[in-house]
Amino acid sequence: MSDEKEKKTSDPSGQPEEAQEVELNTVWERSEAQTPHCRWGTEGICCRICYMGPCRIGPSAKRSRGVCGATADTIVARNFARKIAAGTAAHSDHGRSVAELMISASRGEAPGYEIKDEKKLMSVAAMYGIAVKDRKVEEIGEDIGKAALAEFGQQSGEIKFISRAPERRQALWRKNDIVPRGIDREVVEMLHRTNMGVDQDYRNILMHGSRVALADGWGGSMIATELQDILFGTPGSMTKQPSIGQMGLSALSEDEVNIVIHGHEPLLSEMIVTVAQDPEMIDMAKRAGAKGINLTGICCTANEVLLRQGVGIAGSFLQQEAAIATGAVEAMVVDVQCIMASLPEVAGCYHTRVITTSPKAMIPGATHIQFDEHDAIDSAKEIVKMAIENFPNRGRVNIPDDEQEVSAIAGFTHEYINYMLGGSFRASYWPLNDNIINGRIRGIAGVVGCNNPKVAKEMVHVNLVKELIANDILVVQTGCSAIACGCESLMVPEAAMEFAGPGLREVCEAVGIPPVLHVGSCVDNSRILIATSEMVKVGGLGEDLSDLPVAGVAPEWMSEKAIAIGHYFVSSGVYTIFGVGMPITGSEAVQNFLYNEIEGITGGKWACEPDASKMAAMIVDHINQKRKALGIEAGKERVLYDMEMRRELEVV
Ligand code: SF4
Ligand code: MSK
Repeated sequence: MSDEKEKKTSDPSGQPEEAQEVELNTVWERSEAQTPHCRWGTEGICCRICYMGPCRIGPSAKRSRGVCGATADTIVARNFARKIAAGTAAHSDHGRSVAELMISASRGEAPGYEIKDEKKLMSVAAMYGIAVKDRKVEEIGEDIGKAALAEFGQQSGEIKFISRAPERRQALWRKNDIVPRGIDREVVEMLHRTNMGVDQDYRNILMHGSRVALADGWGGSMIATELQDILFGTPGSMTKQPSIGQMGLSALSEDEVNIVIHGHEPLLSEMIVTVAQDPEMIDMAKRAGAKGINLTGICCTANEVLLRQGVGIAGSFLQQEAAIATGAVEAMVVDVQCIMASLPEVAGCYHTRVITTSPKAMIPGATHIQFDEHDAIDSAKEIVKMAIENFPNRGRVNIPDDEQEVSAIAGFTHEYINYMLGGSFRASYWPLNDNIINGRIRGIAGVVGCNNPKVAKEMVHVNLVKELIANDILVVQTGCSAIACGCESLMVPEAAMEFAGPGLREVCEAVGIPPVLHVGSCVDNSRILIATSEMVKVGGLGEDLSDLPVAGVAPEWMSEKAIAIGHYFVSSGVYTIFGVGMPITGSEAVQNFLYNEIEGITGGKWACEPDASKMAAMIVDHINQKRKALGIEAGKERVLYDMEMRRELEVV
């Protein structure tokens, strides 16, 4: 194994040697081949919006404007805003699919799906103003689906879930005219505004960016989360306990049929989970020579089924090719988003069938079995059978050995946190607020987002989170960041003993929780908005989200969806730091607006810092400032990681 090809992920089971022996062209090699990356793209000053260009803004006066006269400020803002629109479109289209399924399931037109969480059904019905008295749950469900679907095409008024934010926040959004009118409307308007020759004012573009991003966090993403909870169950709230699942490539099985589900929408994968447990299917797998069927996941589909079903996670975004390279995967079933186009090529070196399931996301070389919600069980059966039939084609299997099995506890939703802190009869956020006020917990950081091959080993996530919890900051996580830290054993109660500061440790021990809470998938960042709004409503920590001692971080982001999330955090009043870099360095004005000026408007602001320790320092400082403003600062020094502690962190 050459040095450059040493294991590159934080998963203790790492990258299989097989991937190195076959000399696969994986994300790591392709990333290297793309360096150095284009400077104009990196800085956000390349414009390809019309065909008078492409235009690249340069330092010379001659090149200070594009052919149409656009300045670097306009171009950088437009590019950034289009990322917000694209990210919002992706999350929201997911929400739309769930709303459509809710309608068909309620009408009895989607066999296998049913309303599982009636409590949430009732609370969402109340938000939409839907009558519930003397009505069947299916009738209410259909109305909720229709009401949610209508919000995509709504042209005026306000999207409904905005009303879940604190009053003061809603008033601030209204004052600045950034309350989303309808989800699709805001995305379309952004594409219009950023056309050649339309909105040339970077501030105006970026403030519409806020309106679009809010349509994601408080709209499309929240619809996806809430309606999925109604259909598939709210994680933790029905069983009164979170799920537990194995983490890392070692979640793959040597002697069972391995099916890996990957992507974001859990609509089909929920059915695959059911079908994979069918005794008939298990018998079939045994007849094919396997011991059974083992289901695992990658990316956010994995997070969804971990939270609700305890299905193990084979890896994060960066491990999708490595999973195939174990030679142990009979089928990788993908839906939408974060799926590498290279999968069929990598799978070609093994026996793995890559199966696409969405008409929106096909890949040349993959087998396509279209997911039809009206016939989901049959689609799921066809997929599981295909995987079973592929088992005898396995060649050499090389699942990296684990020193020890790593598990993660997941499913700390708003509802479960409420129950966990107060029980069924006294469910409340007060104990959390109280522990923040008394300083045992200094604040909360949402550490979320992707991983990125520009950052080796996913260690920015891990190092940052360890330093935050050492400083008594409770960490909540979603997406691939959650997977990275779950693989490092940070999502078990024992992690509090090993890594948390004394205050946070005391709370974790008393409640029996890990210091790092897995909240869900990327659309589940909406759960963080709901939880923080609840903290404001409970009292003692100010009157708005921007008063809370909280921060958001995406240490290794890569997707446009992450930019949309970052901007809805900022627009909701949250200080938000992105690692890796930000594609806005081509404009001083845009940087100044997003890093400073916007705070005066929304109460939140962006920051960029790739180094984990510096990020931690920025968050601790910010949380201390917020505590001071709330009058609850009890002067506490930041725990600085010395060289010895840092060296320990580097041992993967
Ligand atoms: Fe160039 Fe303006 Fe066209 Fe962009 S919109 S490519 S800056 S001419
Ligand atoms: S999957 S968007 S790489 S978090 Fe949600 Fe992971 Fe980022 Fe995709």
